[in-house]
Amino acid sequence: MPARSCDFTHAITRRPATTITAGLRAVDTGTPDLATMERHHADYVAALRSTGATVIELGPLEDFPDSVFVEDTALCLPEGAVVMRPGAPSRLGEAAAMAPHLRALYAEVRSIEGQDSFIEGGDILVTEREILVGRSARTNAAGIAELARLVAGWGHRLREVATPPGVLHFKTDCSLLDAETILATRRLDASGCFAGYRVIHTAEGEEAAANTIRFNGLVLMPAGFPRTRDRLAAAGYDLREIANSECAKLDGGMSCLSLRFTPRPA
Ligand code: CIR
Repeated sequence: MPARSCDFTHAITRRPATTITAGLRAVDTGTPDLATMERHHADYVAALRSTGATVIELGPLEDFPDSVFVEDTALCLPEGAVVMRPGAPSRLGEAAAMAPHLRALYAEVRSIEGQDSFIEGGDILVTEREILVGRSARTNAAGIAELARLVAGWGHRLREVATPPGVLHFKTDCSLLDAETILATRRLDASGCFAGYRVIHTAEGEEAAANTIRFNGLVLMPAGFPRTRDRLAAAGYDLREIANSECAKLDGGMSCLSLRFTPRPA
């Protein structure tokens, strides 16, 4: 049976802007190279398309250095989309720029509007049974409460959890592998937030492999994490390794680079 949390007809991506060199980063490990990032991005888009999905590739937004990381701008559910209010001031305008593209695909598009509400898509993990939202430096209680009200009308249950201190987003440390299974770092799983799920841990020292995506039949994972790759392969997942060296310099991974969804016909 198709799982709504893993099976998608559509994805939206945005090509990196030349201003990507000014993208936000927790620790400076070097300037990302645009041409290399563009190559990696093209591989990522090709992998999504190879599953048969429609991938809408938006053009670069030069005014927003981090705009390649489209996941943070919206939550896309079958019933409708919710435009986020990113907690990073330099990223607020990215959400507004995404809204018209969502309106073209969805009958219903809602928005986080409270001036004190902040929430980024990277803190939201949609599973088959619930929506987990990690409170973080980018996502606050007011943003989570507002999202809970907006999605309750669509029949979705939201559970607030904690993004570990010093970790950018909840999904920096976890991802959904199938309707029942989560890939997570040990430090996040130790919080107990995945009770009731099957959890596969990233290998020690490979915590950056936690941000993967299940997209239709594939699991896209960042290249360079052989022990975690072997664990996922042994568990039977069909893997695609995507080079991610340039996005990693800006704390970005597989989930950040797309919005993934199946809009329900109005
Ligand atoms: C930022 O700090 O906002 C970007 N440099 C990285 C965003 C990554 N997005 C994500 O994990 N969903």
